[in-house]
Amino acid sequence: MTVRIGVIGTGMIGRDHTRRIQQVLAGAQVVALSDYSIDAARAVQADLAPDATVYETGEALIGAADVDAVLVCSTGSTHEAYVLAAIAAGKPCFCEKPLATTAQGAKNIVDAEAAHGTRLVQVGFMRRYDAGYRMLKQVVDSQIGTPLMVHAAHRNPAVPEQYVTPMAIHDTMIHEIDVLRWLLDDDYVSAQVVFPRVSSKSHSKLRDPQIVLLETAKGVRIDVEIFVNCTYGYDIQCQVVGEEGLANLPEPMAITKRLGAELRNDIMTDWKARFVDSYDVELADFIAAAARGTASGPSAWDGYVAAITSDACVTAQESEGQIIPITLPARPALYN
Ligand code: ISE
Repeated sequence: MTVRIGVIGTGMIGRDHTRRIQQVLAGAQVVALSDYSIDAARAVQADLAPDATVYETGEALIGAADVDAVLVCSTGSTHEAYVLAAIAAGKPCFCEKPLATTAQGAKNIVDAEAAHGTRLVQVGFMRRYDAGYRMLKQVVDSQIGTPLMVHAAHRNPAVPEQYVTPMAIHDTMIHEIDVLRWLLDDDYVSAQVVFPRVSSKSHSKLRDPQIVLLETAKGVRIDVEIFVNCTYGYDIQCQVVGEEGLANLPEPMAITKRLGAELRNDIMTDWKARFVDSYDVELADFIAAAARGTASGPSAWDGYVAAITSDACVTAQESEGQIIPITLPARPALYN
Protein backbone atom coordinates (compact mmCIF):
# COMPACT_ATOMS: atom_id res chain seq x y z
CA MET A 1 0.00 0.00 0.00
CA THR A 2 1.18 3.54 -0.73
CA VAL A 3 0.26 5.97 2.05
CA ARG A 4 -0.99 9.19 0.50
CA ILE A 5 0.35 12.06 2.59
CA GLY A 6 -0.64 15.71 2.90
CA VAL A 7 2.00 18.14 4.18
CA ILE A 8 0.87 21.28 6.04
CA GLY A 9 3.62 23.90 6.22
CA THR A 10 6.13 23.66 3.42
CA GLY A 11 8.88 25.83 4.88
CA MET A 12 12.19 24.36 5.92
CA ILE A 13 11.30 21.04 7.60
CA GLY A 14 8.08 20.52 5.60
CA ARG A 15 10.03 20.82 2.37
CA ASP A 16 12.67 18.49 3.70
CA HIS A 17 10.13 15.85 4.76
CA THR A 18 8.49 16.13 1.33
CA ARG A 19 11.85 15.43 -0.30
CA ARG A 20 12.36 12.50 2.04
CA ILE A 21 8.98 10.95 1.19
CA GLN A 22 9.34 11.56 -2.53
CA GLN A 23 12.98 10.62 -2.99
CA VAL A 24 14.30 8.59 -0.07
CA LEU A 25 11.61 6.51 1.64
CA ALA A 26 9.42 3.75 0.27
CA GLY A 27 5.71 3.28 0.91
CA ALA A 28 4.37 6.82 0.71
CA GLN A 29 3.72 9.65 -1.66
CA VAL A 30 2.99 13.34 -1.08
CA VAL A 31 -0.38 14.02 -2.70
CA ALA A 32 -1.29 17.32 -1.02
CA LEU A 33 0.48 20.47 0.16
CA SER A 34 -0.57 23.63 1.93
CA ASP A 35 1.15 26.63 3.44
CA TYR A 36 0.06 30.05 4.69
CA SER A 37 2.04 31.27 1.68
CA ILE A 38 0.45 29.49 -1.25
CA ASP A 39 3.47 30.42 -3.37
CA ALA A 40 5.71 28.49 -0.98
CA ALA A 41 3.48 25.43 -1.34
CA ARG A 42 3.51 25.81 -5.14
CA ALA A 43 7.30 26.04 -5.13
CA VAL A 44 7.57 22.72 -3.26
CA GLN A 45 4.99 21.22 -5.61
CA ALA A 46 7.05 22.32 -8.63
CA ASP A 47 10.35 21.11 -7.17
CA LEU A 48 9.35 17.88 -5.44
CA ALA A 49 5.74 16.77 -5.89
CA PRO A 50 4.35 17.79 -9.30
CA ASP A 51 1.34 15.48 -8.91
CA ALA A 52 0.33 16.90 -5.52
CA THR A 53 -2.66 19.19 -5.10
CA VAL A 54 -2.06 22.53 -3.40
CA TYR A 55 -4.78 23.46 -0.88
CA GLU A 56 -5.51 26.94 0.40
CA THR A 57 -5.98 25.76 3.97
CA GLY A 58 -4.69 22.96 6.14
CA GLU A 59 -8.26 22.06 7.05
CA ALA A 60 -9.15 21.50 3.38
CA LEU A 61 -6.07 19.32 2.98
CA ILE A 62 -6.99 17.21 6.03
CA GLY A 63 -10.51 16.76 4.68
CA ALA A 64 -9.39 15.71 1.18
CA ALA A 65 -10.64 12.19 0.36
CA ASP A 66 -7.32 11.10 -1.17
CA VAL A 67 -5.22 12.14 1.86
CA ASP A 68 -4.60 9.12 4.13
CA ALA A 69 -2.21 10.76 6.61
CA VAL A 70 -1.05 14.24 7.54
CA LEU A 71 2.29 15.88 8.37
CA VAL A 72 1.99 19.08 10.43
CA CYS A 73 5.13 21.15 9.83
CA SER A 74 3.65 24.64 10.10
CA THR A 75 4.49 27.16 12.80
CA GLY A 76 4.03 25.88 16.38
CA SER A 77 0.99 27.98 17.26
CA THR A 78 -1.05 26.28 14.50
CA HIS A 79 -0.26 22.68 15.47
CA GLU A 80 -3.05 22.05 17.97
CA ALA A 81 -5.90 22.91 15.59
CA TYR A 82 -4.47 20.82 12.74
CA VAL A 83 -3.77 17.79 14.91
CA LEU A 84 -7.28 17.97 16.39
CA ALA A 85 -8.74 18.16 12.87
CA ALA A 86 -6.70 15.11 11.79
CA ILE A 87 -7.92 13.14 14.82
CA ALA A 88 -11.51 14.17 14.07
CA ALA A 89 -10.99 12.87 10.52
CA GLY A 90 -9.48 9.63 11.89
CA LYS A 91 -6.24 10.19 9.97
CA PRO A 92 -2.73 9.40 11.28
CA CYS A 93 -0.86 12.62 11.92
CA PHE A 94 2.84 13.36 12.35
CA CYS A 95 3.33 16.66 14.19
CA GLU A 96 6.63 18.48 14.50
CA LYS A 97 7.53 19.73 17.96
CA PRO A 98 5.92 21.34 19.88
CA LEU A 99 2.70 19.33 19.83
CA ALA A 100 1.03 22.49 21.11
CA THR A 101 2.33 25.75 22.51
CA THR A 102 0.52 25.29 25.84
CA ALA A 103 0.08 22.29 28.12
CA GLN A 104 -3.69 22.76 27.86
CA GLY A 105 -3.42 22.58 24.06
CA ALA A 106 -1.47 19.32 24.29
CA LYS A 107 -4.02 17.97 26.78
CA ASN A 108 -6.83 18.74 24.33
CA ILE A 109 -5.02 16.51 21.82
CA VAL A 110 -4.47 13.71 24.36
CA ASP A 111 -8.17 13.84 25.33
CA ALA A 112 -9.29 13.73 21.70
CA GLU A 113 -7.00 10.84 20.84
CA ALA A 114 -7.95 8.89 23.97
CA ALA A 115 -11.64 9.38 23.08
CA HIS A 116 -10.88 8.13 19.55
CA GLY A 117 -9.47 5.02 21.20
CA THR A 118 -6.43 4.22 19.04
CA ARG A 119 -3.21 6.09 18.45
CA LEU A 120 -3.13 8.51 15.52
CA VAL A 121 -0.46 11.01 16.57
CA GLN A 122 3.34 10.84 16.40
CA VAL A 123 5.34 13.82 17.69
CA GLY A 124 8.57 14.76 15.88
CA PHE A 125 11.00 14.02 18.71
CA MET A 126 13.54 12.61 16.29
CA ARG A 127 16.35 12.03 18.77
CA ARG A 128 14.65 8.78 19.85
CA TYR A 129 15.45 7.54 16.33
CA ASP A 130 19.09 8.64 16.38
CA ALA A 131 21.53 5.72 16.14
CA GLY A 132 23.76 7.23 18.85
CA TYR A 133 20.94 7.68 21.38
CA ARG A 134 19.67 4.17 20.58
CA MET A 135 23.12 2.71 21.27
CA LEU A 136 23.30 4.73 24.47
CA LYS A 137 19.89 3.44 25.57
CA GLN A 138 20.94 -0.17 25.00
CA VAL A 139 24.01 0.33 27.19
CA VAL A 140 22.06 2.20 29.88
CA ASP A 141 19.40 -0.51 29.92
CA SER A 142 21.79 -3.42 30.21
CA GLN A 143 25.36 -2.60 31.14
CA ILE A 144 26.11 0.26 33.54
CA GLY A 145 23.81 -0.70 36.40
CA THR A 146 21.08 1.51 37.79
CA PRO A 147 21.36 5.05 36.37
CA LEU A 148 22.01 7.62 39.09
CA MET A 149 22.91 10.86 37.31
CA VAL A 150 22.91 12.42 33.84
CA HIS A 151 25.17 15.25 32.71
CA ALA A 152 24.00 16.75 29.45
CA ALA A 153 24.78 19.80 27.35
CA HIS A 154 22.98 21.41 24.43
CA ARG A 155 25.11 24.06 22.79
CA ASN A 156 24.34 26.16 19.73
CA PRO A 157 27.05 28.33 18.16
CA ALA A 158 24.62 31.28 17.94
CA VAL A 159 20.89 31.97 17.79
CA PRO A 160 18.80 34.60 15.97
CA GLU A 161 18.31 37.98 17.65
CA GLN A 162 14.65 37.24 18.47
CA TYR A 163 15.68 34.21 20.57
CA VAL A 164 14.82 34.98 24.21
CA THR A 165 15.37 33.21 27.55
CA PRO A 166 12.23 30.97 27.61
CA MET A 167 13.10 29.67 24.13
CA ALA A 168 16.09 27.92 25.68
CA ILE A 169 13.45 25.61 27.14
CA HIS A 170 10.60 25.55 24.58
CA ASP A 171 12.76 25.50 21.49
CA THR A 172 16.07 24.00 22.54
CA MET A 173 15.94 21.92 25.72
CA ILE A 174 12.61 20.38 24.70
CA HIS A 175 14.72 17.72 22.95
CA GLU A 176 16.51 16.74 26.18
CA ILE A 177 13.22 16.85 28.06
CA ASP A 178 11.84 14.19 25.76
CA VAL A 179 14.88 12.07 25.04
CA LEU A 180 16.07 11.78 28.65
CA ARG A 181 12.65 10.56 29.82
CA TRP A 182 12.80 7.94 27.09
CA LEU A 183 16.43 7.08 27.82
CA LEU A 184 15.79 6.56 31.54
CA ASP A 185 12.23 5.28 31.24
CA ASP A 186 11.30 7.71 33.98
CA ASP A 187 9.33 10.91 34.59
CA TYR A 188 10.30 14.26 36.07
CA VAL A 189 9.20 15.41 39.49
CA SER A 190 10.91 18.78 39.75
CA ALA A 191 12.89 21.43 37.89
CA GLN A 192 15.26 24.17 38.97
CA VAL A 193 17.23 26.62 36.82
CA VAL A 194 20.43 28.32 37.85
CA PHE A 195 22.28 30.94 35.86
CA PRO A 196 26.06 31.04 35.74
CA ARG A 197 27.98 34.18 34.87
CA VAL A 198 26.35 35.65 31.76
CA SER A 199 28.11 35.38 28.40
CA SER A 200 28.86 38.71 26.76
CA LYS A 201 27.06 37.35 23.67
CA SER A 202 23.74 37.50 25.60
CA HIS A 203 21.38 40.47 25.40
CA SER A 204 18.76 42.05 27.64
CA LYS A 205 16.13 39.39 26.80
CA LEU A 206 18.45 36.38 26.74
CA ARG A 207 20.31 35.08 29.75
CA ASP A 208 22.84 32.60 28.44
CA PRO A 209 24.09 30.07 29.46
CA GLN A 210 21.79 28.36 31.94
CA ILE A 211 21.77 25.09 33.83
CA VAL A 212 18.54 23.17 34.24
CA LEU A 213 18.41 20.66 37.08
CA LEU A 214 15.77 17.96 36.84
CA GLU A 215 14.89 15.27 39.31
CA THR A 216 13.08 12.11 38.24
CA ALA A 217 10.53 9.92 40.00
CA LYS A 218 13.20 7.23 40.48
CA GLY A 219 15.55 9.80 42.01
CA VAL A 220 17.94 10.35 39.08
CA ARG A 221 19.47 13.85 39.09
CA ILE A 222 19.98 15.46 35.71
CA ASP A 223 21.88 18.61 34.86
CA VAL A 224 21.50 20.09 31.40
CA GLU A 225 23.69 22.99 30.34
CA ILE A 226 22.02 25.08 27.68
CA PHE A 227 24.44 27.44 26.01
CA VAL A 228 23.05 28.88 22.81
CA ASN A 229 25.83 31.33 21.99
CA CYS A 230 28.77 29.04 22.64
CA THR A 231 30.35 30.21 19.33
CA TYR A 232 32.42 27.09 18.64
CA GLY A 233 29.82 24.68 17.21
CA TYR A 234 26.61 22.69 17.60
CA ASP A 235 27.46 20.30 20.36
CA ILE A 236 25.17 17.74 22.04
CA GLN A 237 26.62 15.89 25.01
CA CYS A 238 25.01 13.27 27.19
CA GLN A 239 26.68 11.20 29.89
CA VAL A 240 24.78 8.73 32.04
CA VAL A 241 26.39 7.74 35.32
CA GLY A 242 25.27 4.34 36.55
CA GLU A 243 26.06 2.29 39.64
CA GLU A 244 28.65 0.29 37.75
CA GLY A 245 29.88 2.51 34.97
CA LEU A 246 29.42 5.52 32.70
CA ALA A 247 28.03 5.74 29.19
CA ASN A 248 28.49 8.65 26.79
CA LEU A 249 26.49 9.58 23.70
CA PRO A 250 28.87 8.96 20.77
CA GLU A 251 30.26 11.97 18.93
CA PRO A 252 29.03 12.36 15.35
CA MET A 253 31.30 10.65 12.84
CA ALA A 254 34.11 12.98 11.78
CA ILE A 255 37.47 12.59 10.09
CA THR A 256 40.37 12.87 12.48
CA LYS A 257 43.10 14.96 10.91
CA ARG A 258 46.76 15.21 11.72
CA LEU A 259 47.63 18.47 10.13
CA GLY A 260 50.02 21.34 10.79
CA ALA A 261 51.26 19.81 14.04
CA GLU A 262 47.68 19.49 15.29
CA LEU A 263 45.28 16.62 15.89
CA ARG A 264 41.84 17.80 14.80
CA ASN A 265 38.17 16.77 14.51
CA ASP A 266 35.62 19.08 12.93
CA ILE A 267 32.61 19.97 15.07
CA MET A 268 29.28 20.56 13.33
CA THR A 269 27.77 24.00 13.39
CA ASP A 270 24.29 23.46 11.91
CA TRP A 271 21.73 21.67 14.09
CA LYS A 272 19.85 20.55 10.98
CA ALA A 273 22.77 18.32 10.03
CA ARG A 274 23.36 16.77 13.45
CA PHE A 275 20.33 14.45 13.52
CA VAL A 276 19.65 14.31 9.80
CA ASP A 277 19.67 10.51 9.61
CA SER A 278 17.14 10.18 12.40
CA TYR A 279 14.55 12.12 10.40
CA ASP A 280 14.57 9.36 7.78
CA VAL A 281 14.04 6.67 10.42
CA GLU A 282 11.27 8.56 12.25
CA LEU A 283 9.30 9.19 9.06
CA ALA A 284 9.74 5.58 7.93
CA ASP A 285 8.22 4.58 11.27
CA PHE A 286 5.33 6.99 10.74
CA ILE A 287 4.67 5.65 7.24
CA ALA A 288 4.71 2.02 8.42
CA ALA A 289 2.21 2.74 11.20
CA ALA A 290 0.06 4.99 9.00
CA ALA A 291 -0.26 2.12 6.51
CA ARG A 292 -1.99 0.26 9.35
CA GLY A 293 -4.17 3.30 10.14
CA THR A 294 -2.37 4.10 13.39
CA ALA A 295 0.75 5.80 14.82
CA SER A 296 3.72 4.72 16.95
CA GLY A 297 6.87 6.36 18.34
CA PRO A 298 6.73 9.51 20.50
CA SER A 299 3.07 9.96 21.38
CA ALA A 300 0.71 12.83 22.11
CA TRP A 301 1.22 11.88 25.77
CA ASP A 302 4.96 12.44 25.34
CA GLY A 303 4.19 15.80 23.72
CA TYR A 304 1.92 16.66 26.64
CA VAL A 305 4.50 15.66 29.27
CA ALA A 306 7.11 17.71 27.41
CA ALA A 307 4.77 20.72 27.49
CA ILE A 308 4.09 20.36 31.24
CA THR A 309 7.82 19.96 31.93
CA SER A 310 8.71 22.94 29.74
CA ASP A 311 6.23 25.11 31.59
CA ALA A 312 7.78 24.09 34.92
CA CYS A 313 11.28 24.87 33.58
CA VAL A 314 10.18 28.32 32.42
CA THR A 315 8.60 28.98 35.82
CA ALA A 316 11.90 27.84 37.33
CA GLN A 317 13.80 30.30 35.10
CA GLU A 318 11.58 33.12 36.32
CA SER A 319 11.76 32.16 39.98
CA GLU A 320 15.53 32.51 40.32
CA GLY A 321 16.66 29.20 41.72
CA GLN A 322 13.46 27.86 43.27
CA ILE A 323 12.63 24.17 42.87
CA ILE A 324 9.40 23.84 40.91
CA PRO A 325 7.43 20.59 41.35
CA ILE A 326 6.25 18.77 38.24
CA THR A 327 3.00 16.87 38.64
CA LEU A 328 1.63 14.76 35.83
CA PRO A 329 -2.04 13.86 35.53
CA ALA A 330 -3.02 10.18 35.28
CA ARG A 331 -1.90 8.64 32.01
CA PRO A 332 -4.79 7.41 29.84
CA ALA A 333 -4.64 3.63 29.20
CA LEU A 334 -4.05 4.28 25.49
CA TYR A 335 -0.48 5.38 26.31
CA ASN A 336 0.51 2.53 28.60
C1 ISE B 1 15.98 24.27 17.04
O1 ISE B 1 14.61 24.46 16.87
C2 ISE B 1 16.27 22.84 17.30
O2 ISE B 1 15.42 21.99 17.24
C3 ISE B 1 17.66 22.55 17.64
O3 ISE B 1 17.85 21.21 17.96
C4 ISE B 1 18.13 23.41 18.77
O4 ISE B 1 19.50 23.18 18.99
C5 ISE B 1 17.93 24.87 18.48
O5 ISE B 1 18.35 25.64 19.60
C6 ISE B 1 16.48 25.13 18.17
O6 ISE B 1 16.32 26.47 17.84
